Amino acid sequence: MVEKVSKIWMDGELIPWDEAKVHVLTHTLHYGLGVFEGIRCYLCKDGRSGIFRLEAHVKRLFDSALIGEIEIPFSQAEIMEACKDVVRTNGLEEAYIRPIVFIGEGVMGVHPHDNPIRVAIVAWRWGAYLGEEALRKGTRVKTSSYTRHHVNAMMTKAKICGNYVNSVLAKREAARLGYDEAIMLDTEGYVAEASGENIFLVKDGVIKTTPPTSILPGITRDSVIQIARDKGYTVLEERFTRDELYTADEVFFTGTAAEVTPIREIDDRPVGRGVPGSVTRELQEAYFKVVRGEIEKYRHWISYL
Ligand code: PPE
Repeated sequence: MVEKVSKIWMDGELIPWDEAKVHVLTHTLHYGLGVFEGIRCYLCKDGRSGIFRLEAHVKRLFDSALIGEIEIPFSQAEIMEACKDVVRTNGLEEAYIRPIVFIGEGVMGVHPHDNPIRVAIVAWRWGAYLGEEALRKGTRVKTSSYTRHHVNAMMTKAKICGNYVNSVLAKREAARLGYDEAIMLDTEGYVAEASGENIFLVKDGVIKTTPPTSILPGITRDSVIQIARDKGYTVLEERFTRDELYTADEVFFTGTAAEVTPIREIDDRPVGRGVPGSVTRELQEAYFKVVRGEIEKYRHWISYL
């Protein structure tokens, strides 16, 4: 259960949590065209709270809206400020922030015509996405029976609500079979991404991640690529197959919610020696320092409250 806080930002105002409701004829509820973001705010080493890569997330929200032909009735600066406000108002030191832009009620039918565009921003405490133990020891995953979206069926670069039906199906299947997460292949059979994470592999010291074609181009993915390159690693953005995962030395997930989560087992096969590898641990440690403002070089990624 989401731990309730005091206020939710809705259409430009901070309102009580229990009043943030929508009508059942909300267009997005029926047809799935809405866009959202997931952003984390961390308590930094110096005692201040800071939102990690706020600008990049808000930019992606607007890009998603552009792809979905949704005109957000606020500016990017206003949404950024609202994200800060909602964390501040609720007295949260650390938070997961969920802005969502959706099409409200008015006409029914697939064409939303002039139905109002509504915006809500919620912040709540959210711990490790795949569990604390997964962060330390690694997670167990399965190749999904569900294929990730074809780039011309769903707009994969947009974080569109309806895109997540595929994620929910894959996640439930994986969970039912006793795994923590699902890895999905693209329509040509190459590795795409997980239900809510991007994926990386390490082989002979070289890091590889899927190219930004059929995946959501993750902001954590981008951060980790930059951190790894700055450390001198070669990072390739190229397609790979599931059997390359089986023979990789290390495999890990990235995502705002999942942060950097090592993968210790894929399809019942241990990854490497079955424990998080040294490159994964190095990047995970660096990532946690970066998000908490401990490394000067990346401090410009943090918007302090
Ligand atoms: N792929 C998918 C499908 C995805 O949902 C996410 C984020 C990513 C990649 C990584 O993107 P980024 O967060 O920018 O690094 N998934 C979000 C939603 C999780 C949820 O269950 O809700 C998240 O991590 O916030």
